[in-house]
Amino acid sequence: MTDSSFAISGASIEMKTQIGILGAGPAGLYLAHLLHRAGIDCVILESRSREEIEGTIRAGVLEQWVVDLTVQLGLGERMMREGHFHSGVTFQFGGQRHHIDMEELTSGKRVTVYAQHEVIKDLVAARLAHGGKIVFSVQDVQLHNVDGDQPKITYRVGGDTDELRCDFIAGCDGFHGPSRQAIPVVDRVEYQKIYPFGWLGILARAPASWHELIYSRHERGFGLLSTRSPEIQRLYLQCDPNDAIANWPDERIWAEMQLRFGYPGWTLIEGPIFQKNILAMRSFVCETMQFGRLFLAGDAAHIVPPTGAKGLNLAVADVLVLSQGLEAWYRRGTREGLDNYSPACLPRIWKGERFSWYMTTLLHLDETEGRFEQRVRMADLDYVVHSRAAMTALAENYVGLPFGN
Ligand code: RFL
Ligand code: PHB
Repeated sequence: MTDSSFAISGASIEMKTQIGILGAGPAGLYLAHLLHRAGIDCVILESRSREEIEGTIRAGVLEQWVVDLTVQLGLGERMMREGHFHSGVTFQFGGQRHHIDMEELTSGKRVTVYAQHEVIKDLVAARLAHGGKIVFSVQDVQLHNVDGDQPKITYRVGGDTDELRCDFIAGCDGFHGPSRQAIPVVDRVEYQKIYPFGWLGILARAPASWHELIYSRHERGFGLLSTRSPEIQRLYLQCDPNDAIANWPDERIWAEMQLRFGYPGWTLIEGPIFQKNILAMRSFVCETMQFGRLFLAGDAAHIVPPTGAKGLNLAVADVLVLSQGLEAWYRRGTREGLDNYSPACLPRIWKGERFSWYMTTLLHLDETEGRFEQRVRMADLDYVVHSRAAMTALAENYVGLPFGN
């Protein structure tokens, strides 16, 4: 393994590594661990502090293969102890609940509910314990020479402008990061859909009300009941994406939750809400995901609405493919895997986009649609929960599609 090298010139630091990774989200951190396993050196530059990335509340559902990979990488100890393994989900609509048995429909696959920020904590701690380098709180990040042989990244920490020279740059810096913009506009095509609704998400101190996730389509809008631990529950409500959180006092949130999840003989257990926010929803894909020696991964290249629980899982899939291309380059000197990075990732990404769009349109109330479309959605739901073929298709997407065709 080649170690990152450092040189100090004046007050600035110049570092050299094999892979410069922008972003310590799931994409950047999984990539760093995959590269470490392959004996490839990398440095992560992250614009936020360690406390911020470890405290940002986002995803919850991990596909089976992501859990397996995490365990193989030696990072799954806490996940296996504290995660919740779900073999099915509940769909609620028209006053009825329907159990979809994912495990039975997919010959044994489950999903794991384990919060993204817990994954981040585990991956950061292990990376630092392995002697890996993560530079937090970098500012003014700029990518240089990405289409040449010696790309570099400049950034500021404190008052100094430092420099990271590398063989390749992995743009794992999320939707708003600078990496995607480093691909010339003429070389990329962007596909986007903005949804006319958002989610209000809460964390509440309460015991679980149901043994699995409930995806509810209600005449007042979508609701999702998820969990984090036996004491903490995660719930979401469809809302206006432009609404202010100040318009949602806790009593209003619980009243709306009670309506959207209401079911005879069952009670939604309430508790103190200690986190709440509103998020907008979009679908987005950037083609291509590579340019010269720059490779985009995760939300930097594609976004899905969270209804399908796919964003983090797609991010890990990208970096798995990228790490294999980089390993082939350093071990055998072949560039084929790297050249084929976008075409290798995009078909599976588009299937994740399709599924996330499908789950979103199936379960949300879209007031911009006509009454006809809304009845079609109800027919679709009715079909999904009564046809084994349709349920199997939903289940195999939800637990994670295989790689390849
Ligand atoms: P991230 O997580 O946005 O990480 C990018 C990192 O890059 C940093 N950064 C920079 N670093 C250096 N220089 C710069 N100039 C930089 N600019 C930005 C950022 O600070 C950040 O740390 O992207 P990544 O790694 O691609 O991971 C993507 C996932 O985070 C995302 O797709 C998921 O959270 C989506 N998602 C879900 N995915 C799932 O697979 N399962 C789920 O159950 C699930 N639920 C969700 C979700 C996302 C949600 N929200 C809030 C959007 C539920 C919600 C509510
Ligand atoms: C979550 O627990 O945060 C969660 C669960 C399922 C989703 C999205 C988010 O589809």
